[in-house]
Amino acid sequence: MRYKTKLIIEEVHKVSKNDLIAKISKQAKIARQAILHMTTLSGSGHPGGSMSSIDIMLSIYNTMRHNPDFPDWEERDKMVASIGHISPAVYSSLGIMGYFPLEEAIAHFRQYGSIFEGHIEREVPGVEWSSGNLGQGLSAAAGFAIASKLKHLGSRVYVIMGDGEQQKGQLSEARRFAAKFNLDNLIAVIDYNQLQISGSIHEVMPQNIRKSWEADGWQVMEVNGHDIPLILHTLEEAREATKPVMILAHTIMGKGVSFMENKAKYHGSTLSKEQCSEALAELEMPNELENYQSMRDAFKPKAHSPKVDFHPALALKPGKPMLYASESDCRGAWGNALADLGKINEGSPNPIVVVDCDLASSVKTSDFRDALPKYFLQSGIMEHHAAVMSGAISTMGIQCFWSDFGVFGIDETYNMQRLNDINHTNLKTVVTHVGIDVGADGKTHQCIDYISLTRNLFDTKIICPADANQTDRVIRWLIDKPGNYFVTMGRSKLPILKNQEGEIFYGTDYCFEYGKADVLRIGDRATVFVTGTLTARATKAVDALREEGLFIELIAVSCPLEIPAELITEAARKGPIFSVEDHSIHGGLGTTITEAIVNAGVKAKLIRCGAESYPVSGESEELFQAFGLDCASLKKRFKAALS
Ligand SMILES: Cc1ncc(C[n+]2csc(CCOP(=O)(O)OP(=O)(O)O)c2C)c(N)n1
Repeated sequence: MRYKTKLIIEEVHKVSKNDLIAKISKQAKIARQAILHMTTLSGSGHPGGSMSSIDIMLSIYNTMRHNPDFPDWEERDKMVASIGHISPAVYSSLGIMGYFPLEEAIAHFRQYGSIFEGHIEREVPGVEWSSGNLGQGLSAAAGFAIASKLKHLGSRVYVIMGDGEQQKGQLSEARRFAAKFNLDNLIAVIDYNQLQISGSIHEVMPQNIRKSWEADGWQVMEVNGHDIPLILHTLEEAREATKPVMILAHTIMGKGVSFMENKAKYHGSTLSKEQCSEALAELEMPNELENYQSMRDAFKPKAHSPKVDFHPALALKPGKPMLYASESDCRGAWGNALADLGKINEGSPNPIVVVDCDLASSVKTSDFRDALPKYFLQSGIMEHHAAVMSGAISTMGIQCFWSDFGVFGIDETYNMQRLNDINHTNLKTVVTHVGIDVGADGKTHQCIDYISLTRNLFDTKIICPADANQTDRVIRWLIDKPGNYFVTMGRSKLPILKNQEGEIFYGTDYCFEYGKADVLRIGDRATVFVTGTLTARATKAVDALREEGLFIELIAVSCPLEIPAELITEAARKGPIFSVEDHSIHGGLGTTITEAIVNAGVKAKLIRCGAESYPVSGESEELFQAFGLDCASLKKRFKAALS
């Protein structure tokens, strides 16, 4: 049994309105049958919201611009289901549309080894955004919508949300952004079934949904979310609107099965096989549980390859390196490189977009803003929205840089970055003001866990450049790279690193290579591994010991999650090993070295130099002294270990 319906907008206009209504009504029955089958078979899932939203969802899929035979067609409209738990509705709709055989989704819903996970994932053809953490979908949809405008794709974005979900604060951030940028290609629909897990939305957390959206500048329409002709008419009106539209769709949880209707219990409870049988009889749809059970039992878990290339190449030029000869800040070098890259790549099919959260002058993105204002998205103090929106933008052939302070770009938005990681985005998060180096702002602003948090993300890499020259090369290297990267830097000016001969180490012929560590000084008594801001201080300390005839190997690690195994083996042979970082001693470079020592099976003494508690306010040099990380303290610590 296959339900292959290939409707794209051109075809929609060929069928009469009545035929379309009849078609969607029939599909809705098939979808309700599928929702009940799959949730009962798996014994888990969310049938209630799936059945309340299915009429709207199918009405959208039947009238939006897409082609299931070409899921990656760049100019397609996109549908985001912010409520990832209504996966049964999404899988049913996509199966009916022809993205994959519907029976596979029914039989293998939530089964180990199938792509049809409990909450929707981008691995499933037709799913545009993996969701499940409520409140993030509107930000992703806004990202898709603004990217469509910047790339002149002429496509629309639809997003379906829950009414309980409206309690999330990030939604107000996303609403304001969409209104500010007048995203008239964005249509949001709220499945207003007035129930959530704990009961009535009005009792759990009263709010005036309509007024909130209107107050933020959206046009609001209301519709009976089960009246297909009315839904189609409302969608037509929404497409004509000149500002973002929210459709408040009045629905019934569990719609279609009398004993499920308006019962909060069915938000996340499934039917027994007997109840399912009863429900299918009421829907006048055949009971095929046994057939699907056989398919499920016969399933062999298999590794699945993604249907899309999540990381397409970007045609962007790296330009020419800028050389810094005297003390400079890495953030200044980042800002200069960004502005240069923006200018030399202007007009590229892969635009460079920069997202800011009211910190452009500190994170040094103002030159880019002044040169390319259209591609500079001022997102206000709305970091949760900015993180998700930037992730979504980065999936659309745009090189998106989001720049912020470390505590906001990584710590504040860790969950959003995690969801970006799960979504295989290509975001470049460039954070400044990391570490104790922030100084006077105090502990709320001293981000000392940027490496440890990144460590948890399986597909996000981190680069911590050591001086302005390396920062410039890293940013230029990154310009055509897909994937998620964090680039971190402190606040202060740093000396330019030199080699043993006194020449600039990261000169114009230096090419950054991810994962490669750089030997700055050769030595035989011990090895210092240093990352980021403290590299110059560690170098000075090692040089002072060289004057005394003590030769310590000094290795600059720009990618603190990667240490080449041979460097560790070699270091263990020489003597004590030091990790030096403007970061907590937990989870950072010291942890990478510990793991590398264990993995290499060597024995070594490791002395971790970093923050051992939250720092306090002060001049950064004063604070480095307090934590034993200034040049004199480092020298003392290195020397003590040698004796
Ligand atoms: C950020 C977040 N908090 C909590 C949850 C757990 N959760 C899943 S669904 C849900 C209720 C959603 O209610 P509503 O938006 O009305 O959806 P419906 O009940 O109509 O399906 C909650 C609290 C979650 N998925 N994400």
